[in-house]
Amino acid sequence: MTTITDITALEILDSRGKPTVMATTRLADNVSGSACVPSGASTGEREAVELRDNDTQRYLGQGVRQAVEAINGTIRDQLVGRDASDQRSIDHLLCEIDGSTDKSRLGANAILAASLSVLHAAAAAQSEPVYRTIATLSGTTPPFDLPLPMMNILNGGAHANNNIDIQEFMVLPLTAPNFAEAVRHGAEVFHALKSLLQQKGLATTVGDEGGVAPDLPSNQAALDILIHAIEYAGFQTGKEIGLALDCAASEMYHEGAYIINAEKQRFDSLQFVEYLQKLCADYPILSIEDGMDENDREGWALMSERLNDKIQIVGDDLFVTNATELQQGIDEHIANSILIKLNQIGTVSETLDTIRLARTARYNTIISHRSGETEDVTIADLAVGLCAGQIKTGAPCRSERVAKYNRLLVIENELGDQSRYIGQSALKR
Ligand code: 2PG
Ligand code: MG
Repeated sequence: MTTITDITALEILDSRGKPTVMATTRLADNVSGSACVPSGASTGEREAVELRDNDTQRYLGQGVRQAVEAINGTIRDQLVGRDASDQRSIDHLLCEIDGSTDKSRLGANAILAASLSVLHAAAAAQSEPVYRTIATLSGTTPPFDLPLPMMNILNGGAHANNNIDIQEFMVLPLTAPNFAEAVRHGAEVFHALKSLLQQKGLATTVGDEGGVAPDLPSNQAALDILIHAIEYAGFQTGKEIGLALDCAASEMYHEGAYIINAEKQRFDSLQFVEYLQKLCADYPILSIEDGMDENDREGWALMSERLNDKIQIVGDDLFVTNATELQQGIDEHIANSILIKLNQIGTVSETLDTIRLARTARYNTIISHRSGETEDVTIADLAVGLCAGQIKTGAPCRSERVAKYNRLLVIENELGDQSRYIGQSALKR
């Protein structure tokens, strides 16, 4: 009873007020599943292509009517009559009818919305939560791991209009006994941070991912206030709460140099690696994502040589959730972890393949949101269903971010002793 009877799509809005795609797959007996796709701001060059209408009469050219029409037309024609429980065949077919290498014909936003809505419909047909369907698809067996949350409580770079260059300053609740307590620890630090900023007369308005976004004298000053907030909230920095950064360095890289505006500095690759090394020496930083520009492979090699055995080095724009890109990184010994974003590659099955490869190479996996999100919470189920270890889904603020934390709280409650919060052991390789 998992035969697809219909698939339809709609243009909806994401958390930045930009159009995105929602798809609904229907099966017999009134069973259906829906999903919405997110959208990035600091995107990697090699990501699957998000189709925009470029019709300046609507939404400043950002409309997604073509992607919606692709689902309501071609995709619907091909998928009706197929078996929703056979995710791999569905995803293979979606790639085949697109026919391009980067999903630019139908759009990765159309393809992913279709792929995810099929997953949700298949779960609904079994009357099971989505994480169980994902576990079956990936061969994961209980107990399920609740992920270590990387909570981005101070926003900079392309996600805020402040002067801070590093895009994300994250806190990691390392020693909480369970996921609910981990959320509490992170939220209490976030509130302490807001209080401290208020006391200093600094802005507490938030950026795209729900973290505060004040102007500060330097990137180090952001780390200083974070440490102050951790302690103000009553936790020990480095022991109970760890720090992580996403430099999104491709956004800082211009004509062969890393430009740090807050500190009026300009670095070559070696100098920037040394800058990052100094940050790691001065602060309890456990993880750095996209420390180098996505095309600066020499810089990546250097950073990996210096820091791979000390911290988690995460490739986001570098790997774009693409198994071929990841394999190249593994061969070159660059980074030791991968950020996973479904819409960078465009289907559920390809995402699972990339995660499988990462595991084989002993790279850590972090399931991630995008800066433009919706109420869709599939990534929470993905993190649990795969025992991925870590999730990055913003501050405990703004409903599109909190929805994922809340979904994880529901899952933890539902699973009881069939789950465990793995905390800091997620960082071990
Ligand atoms: C990132 C993401 C999510 P964006 O760089 O890791 O935090 O940002 O979605 O803008 O690419
Ligand atoms: Mg990133």
